[in-house]
Amino acid sequence: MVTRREAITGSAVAAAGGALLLAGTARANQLDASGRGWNRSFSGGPQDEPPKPPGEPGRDYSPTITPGGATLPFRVVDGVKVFHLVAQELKHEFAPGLSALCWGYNGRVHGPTLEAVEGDRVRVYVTNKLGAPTTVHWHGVFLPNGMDGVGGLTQRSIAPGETYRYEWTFRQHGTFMYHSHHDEMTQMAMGLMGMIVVHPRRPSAGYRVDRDFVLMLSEWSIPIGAARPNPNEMSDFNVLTLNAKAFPGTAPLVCKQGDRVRIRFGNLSAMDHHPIHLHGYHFRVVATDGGQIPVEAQRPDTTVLVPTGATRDIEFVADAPGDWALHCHMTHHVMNQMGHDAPNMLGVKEGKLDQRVRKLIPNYMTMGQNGMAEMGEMGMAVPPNSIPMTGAKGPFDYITMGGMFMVLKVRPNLANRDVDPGWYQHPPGTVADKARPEELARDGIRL
Ligand SMILES: [Cu+2]
Repeated sequence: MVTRREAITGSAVAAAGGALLLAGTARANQLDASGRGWNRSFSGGPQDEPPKPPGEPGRDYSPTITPGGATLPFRVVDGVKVFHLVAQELKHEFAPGLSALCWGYNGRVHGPTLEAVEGDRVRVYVTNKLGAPTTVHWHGVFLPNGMDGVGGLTQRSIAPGETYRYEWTFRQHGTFMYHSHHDEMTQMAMGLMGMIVVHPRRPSAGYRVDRDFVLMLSEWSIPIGAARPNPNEMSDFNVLTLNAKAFPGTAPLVCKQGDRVRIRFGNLSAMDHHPIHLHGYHFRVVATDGGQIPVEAQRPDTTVLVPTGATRDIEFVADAPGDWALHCHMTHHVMNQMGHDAPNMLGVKEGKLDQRVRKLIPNYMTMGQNGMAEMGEMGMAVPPNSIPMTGAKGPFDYITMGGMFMVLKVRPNLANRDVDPGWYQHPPGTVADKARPEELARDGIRL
């Protein structure tokens, strides 16, 4: 028996720890579908094994869902999956009331999710319909160095009007991303990014899920009245998005009670990490863009920090019905078009100030004395092409959240998971409500 003290200070820990480490390594190797060991260095190495027959959706994998987005279609030509990305400027709606001219792929911001199966040979054509040169980098993907998409370093940048061909065989599975790697600061701030999902060739029980969601986190600076995002911004991002949508523009994640759920997060924000919090559940963080996390190292959590330039996969069983919030826990990231240089009005007594100012500005009203919620809730007129700082009408009241906020909708009965089931109908007696006088008296609460 090893006491706690011995474990901390003594020699017992060496033997026990060594055994644990060995077990962990063995399992990690086992978990890797390539059979090469999870810590191998394969990046840019020879693509020596022949590709496998193209994986088919439905048969070889359950397709992922990109809420508010789309999956990139492909065709198979001589055993190769052929994709086509077209970079272009287009008008994108972040939420009802706010649109801007952004840069995206195939008519979308962000680009559609590229989905494949480990062992697939893929050929991706990239057509540049922008006014500037561009490239596409396949973030986290093992491929020949010349396919890595770094403008100037591994290829010539794709001039406006040109189409380039990228080609490789997927030698891993997991969640990855693609994005411009030419003038990154500008082009990523304008939206040139998307997600990549590679399914395992040999799906084991651990990989089978009922709902497999893909969410890209990003941030924008869109000054009120501006036609385009401002790529030069370094700190005051005012539109925070999930799949390029800000709440209330975000689509819900719809699940049937009991579904095994995976959510794949990718973050390509310019300057921020996002701690994404899910209400009502514990989940396990099961993978990064570096691969599966060995089972021994997976930990339960309620918030997953998604660093910029990284992906994180979480899994849980949706056993609790309801409308559960999923959001970034940085409070400024659940606001829309927030001006951070606003004066702090909390607790200010405006007195006759409003009356006096109205002589100069007819509809003037001092706001913010009780916080920011009322500004969205009052439905005040906002400038053209802008959205209130917070929220939307909810089933009970005004939801005082914006930005990186969405709703996980879990229902016991659900005919179609692809349709928004509306707001949750709570069983009687299960909603927080105004306390009745007899309850206060019973429990000795004096007011
Ligand atoms: Cu955030």
